[in-house]
Amino acid sequence: MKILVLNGPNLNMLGIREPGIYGKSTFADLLRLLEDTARAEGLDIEQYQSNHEGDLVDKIQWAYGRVDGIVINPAAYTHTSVAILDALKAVSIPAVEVHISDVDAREPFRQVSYAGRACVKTIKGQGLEGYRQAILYLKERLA
Ligand code: CA2
Repeated sequence: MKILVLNGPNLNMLGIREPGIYGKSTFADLLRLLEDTARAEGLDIEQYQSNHEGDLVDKIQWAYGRVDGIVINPAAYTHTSVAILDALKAVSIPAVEVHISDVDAREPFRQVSYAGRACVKTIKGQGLEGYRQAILYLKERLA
């Protein structure tokens, strides 16, 4: 089973600033968590991070016919990108939206998610552990 984990803008900066909101973990910690989860669960997990909306759309299109499930944290594009929403709808691959912070407890603009409309589940406020939960959810759903 192949799962694509997509991360949007600035998530590569995790741990560098704003530890009060996103925790102390770094992006390297997230990559390790994904590797550990892949090994423990016997999954093929590919990670892709980009600061560019079109790159994320390209990667979602690339996933068509190649991956079984998508875990996506579109970061700031969550709240703005109809293009990412349309790409997720176009490929129709089961997708889980992840947010490290509890976006519903933050500014009103973060409480709107376009991508989430094309996702089968949203996990928020669980820190990096949310990625593992999303992967396990997809593994069970796809089995
Ligand atoms: O909680 C999440 O996972 C977010 O998707 C993170 C995004 C934010 O725009 C969303 O509203 C919620 C931000 C990504 C990382 O931003 C950083 C900011 C400062 C230092 C390091 C990372």
